[in-house]
Amino acid sequence: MRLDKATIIKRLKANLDLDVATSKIMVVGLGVTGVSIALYLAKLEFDFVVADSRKKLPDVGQLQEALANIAIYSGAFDENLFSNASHLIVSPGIPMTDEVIAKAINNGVQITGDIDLFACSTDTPVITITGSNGKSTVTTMLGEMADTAGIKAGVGGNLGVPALDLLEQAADLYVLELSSFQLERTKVLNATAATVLNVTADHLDRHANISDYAEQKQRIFIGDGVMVINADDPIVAAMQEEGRRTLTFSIQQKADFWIGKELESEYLMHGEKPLLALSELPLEGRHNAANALAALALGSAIGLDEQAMCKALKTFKGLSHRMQRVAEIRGVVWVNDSKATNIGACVAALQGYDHKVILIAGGDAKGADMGELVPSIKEKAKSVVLMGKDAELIEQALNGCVPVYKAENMLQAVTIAASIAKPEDSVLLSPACASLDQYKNYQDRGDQFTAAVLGLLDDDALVKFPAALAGS
Ligand code: UMA
Ligand code: ADP
Repeated sequence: MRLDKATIIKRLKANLDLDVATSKIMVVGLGVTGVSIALYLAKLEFDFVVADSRKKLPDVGQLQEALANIAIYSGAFDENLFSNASHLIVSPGIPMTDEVIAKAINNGVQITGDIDLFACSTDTPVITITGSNGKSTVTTMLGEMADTAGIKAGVGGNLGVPALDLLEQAADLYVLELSSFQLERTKVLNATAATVLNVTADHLDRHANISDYAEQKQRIFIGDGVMVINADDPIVAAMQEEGRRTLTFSIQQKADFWIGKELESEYLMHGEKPLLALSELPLEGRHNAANALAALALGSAIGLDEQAMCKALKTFKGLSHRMQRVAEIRGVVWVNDSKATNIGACVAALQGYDHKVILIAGGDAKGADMGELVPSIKEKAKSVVLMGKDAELIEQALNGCVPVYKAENMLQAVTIAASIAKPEDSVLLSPACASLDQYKNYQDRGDQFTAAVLGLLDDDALVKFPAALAGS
């Protein structure tokens, strides 16, 4: 729940130098975050203007109605306008390296984001989750754990509902998924418990290199809350701070939350105490055991009941487009992992199999080195169907180590996979790339995969789209 208006205004001044009487505020971006910021500032009676670089703005009907007197600038950012502001409150989709933003920073304009506004507006406990992969899964797990424990949690952030919108509802706890884009402009968030689940290459089209990306993720630990650390990830393990309360989790070694063996069965453990048999976790893949351990550690950091947390894990169905079984057709299992938008997620998916699969991959590599995919593909893929903008990059990296087929679209990719798959094979869509070069988003890509797979149920489909499509 948010604090009273006067306290929030005081805190915004003290922490972010935002003064209701004198600050010249520009809200930058009019996606869901920008709209949430604008509506929030209006409620607090701040003066501000809004800018979005898109010529055609997203649907802001609600905003226009609510803020009839607010100036909205659309189209290319105006250097003078930006440099005359005292504060820019910038949406996550806009890079700090944007020329006009960078100039404004140089001219002394202060930058902040919605997460800092949120942090100044509540004293309710907050759990924050970042990492290259597993954020949405762990955030949702925690929401369900809190629910099972009878605690009302507001769950959102990068997951979908902007953090400031969560303040509208009464809550005993907030669980926020945070991206590196949100964290890079966050200065005052002091979460009750926070984690970086893992760091593998991602968003290298936005961050200068992996160290810069990791540094932005590390900002989630600003403050003095409990640090939840993945002991198996050297980049994360190096983020530990002496003197801070820390809980570790690991799927490879003993830790505060880890996987131990009792009478030949594996258990999720808290120290010496078995919590839940691994076989009772409905989600497949070792990476999901890591996610469950991270969620248990975060929940335990704020005193959630362990039994309730385990109960929630036992019924956790997982999210769509993450290792989701679509169908078994003529003995072939089809799996939609469209949310694998980076190499780490694809590697985790492949490593979860004890047999070789047919992999469908490709899309926008976002500047990542596709060479890092090769060892797992060599080990776990019998052939690869490639599509999208950076298919060539993957093909070059593979250098003929497995058979490669090329597809122009999802229907063709599925048709090729169907023509080479034999009973007992698995076909895995785990692209290791973003989807935006060919699809609206990863959901659209996953939906097109599912539709194409279900289309195979019509026997004619295989005849209509013959096997010998552009194999190389
Ligand atoms: N844009 C412009 N000009 C502008 C403003 C935005 O071109 O002036 C473009 C951006 O480059 C981007 C798009 O518009 O392509 C949306 O950007 P935004 O900042 O307006 O996005 P929002 O609609 O506010 O959604 C954001 C997050 N989006 C991004 O970080 C790109 C959503 O995460 C998040 O759910 C939402 O806030 C609520 O917190 C999405 C995402 O893709 C799901 N996140 C990335 C990821 O998970 O990998 C980080
Ligand atoms: P995020 O919100 O960080 O993108 P998701 O939970 O949506 O994470 O999962 C994204 C992708 O990463 C999916 O392909 C999923 O199977 C994979 N994944 C989930 N957890 C992990 C993990 N701990 N390590 C590696 N990959 C993971």
